[in-house]
Amino acid sequence: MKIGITCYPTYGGSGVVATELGKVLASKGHQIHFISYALPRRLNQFVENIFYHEVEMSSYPLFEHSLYSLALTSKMVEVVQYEKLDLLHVHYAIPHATSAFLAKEILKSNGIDIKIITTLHGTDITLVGLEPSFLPLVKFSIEQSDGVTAVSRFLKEKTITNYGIDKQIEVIHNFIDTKLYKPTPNKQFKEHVAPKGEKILVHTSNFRQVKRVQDAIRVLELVKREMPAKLMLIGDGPDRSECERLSRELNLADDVLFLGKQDGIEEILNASDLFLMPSQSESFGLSALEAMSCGIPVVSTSVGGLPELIQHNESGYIAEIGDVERMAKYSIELLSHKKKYKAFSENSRKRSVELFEKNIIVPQYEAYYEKILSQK
Ligand code: GMT
Repeated sequence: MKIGITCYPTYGGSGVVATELGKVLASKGHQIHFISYALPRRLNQFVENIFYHEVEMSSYPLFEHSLYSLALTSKMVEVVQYEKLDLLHVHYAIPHATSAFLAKEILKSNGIDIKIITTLHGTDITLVGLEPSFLPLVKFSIEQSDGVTAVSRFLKEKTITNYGIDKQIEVIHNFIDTKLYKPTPNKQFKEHVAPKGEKILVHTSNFRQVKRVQDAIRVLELVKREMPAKLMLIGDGPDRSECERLSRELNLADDVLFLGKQDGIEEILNASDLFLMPSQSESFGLSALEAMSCGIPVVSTSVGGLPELIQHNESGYIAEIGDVERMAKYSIELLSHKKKYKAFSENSRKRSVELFEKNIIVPQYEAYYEKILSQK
């Protein structure tokens, strides 16, 4: 198949899923054309069967605001036409599903029928898509897509109830390369971060409000009352300064390590003992899956699709949003009981391999492509 993929190219789960999907599909012989404003971060080396088309943005004094969605449409039209694509698969509804719809209409007027598949990832549905300035457009663009997938059952239900959409939505969970993300104890890094054998908590995110990173710091404060511990924070974003301020205020400046944006997350995860995900909203929680696949148990909130990923009291623990005391209690429970920790760690790995391995999930996308392409 010849597939066009559009996604946000920077850090962030939807871009990661789109890029990794493209890479696996390319390795299976499909021809993949990424269409975006920058090269996706995970596409940092030559991969056979993968092509990249950059959306050119002209600056014109009259255009006070960027016309990216329209430039993207034109690029989609061009690539579909000249590369003879079979379908366009767009990740994150805003504005990608709308640009794709427009491209489809333009192509139709040229006698070309291109199928559009939209994958819903999270805040495109649960947050920003609900804003009055976007809602009618998001609803329309989803309805006009030939196929729609959601990364969790939770997100599918939210889409149907929040937007009143009467459309078949296929749930295809996020996936992981369990050969890359695997338990490989990173002793050297661990000793560097925790020279006195402190327990290491870890959290990775884009430091947006919805991630509640401050709660992870408050959990550390409570865990430290019971055992020596450190917290590694990976990523960057709007809440980072506030998190740094809070660590100083709580006297934790030496125990909270801000590592910033990092590649090779699997090595850092393998130096950790426990992953914290205190999110206020999380449609799936790809970063929690990355930890689980390395055998690192997760303590999270009970929001969104997280209960589809983490089994409470088996592969991790789930608490209410903002219930820092409970998250700390669960963390202490796991970190102080070796046998229990080992069982949770093994269950986390097993669940990743058996349910979310890329070789299980990517064929679900391929089958869905076939289904949509066969529809008249
Ligand atoms: O919706 C977002 O916050 C952005 C998006 C991203 O690009 O990082 O994240 C979402 O998509 C990921 C991949 O499908 C999911 O694993 C995340 O749970 C989801 N984030 C939220 O729902 C907050």
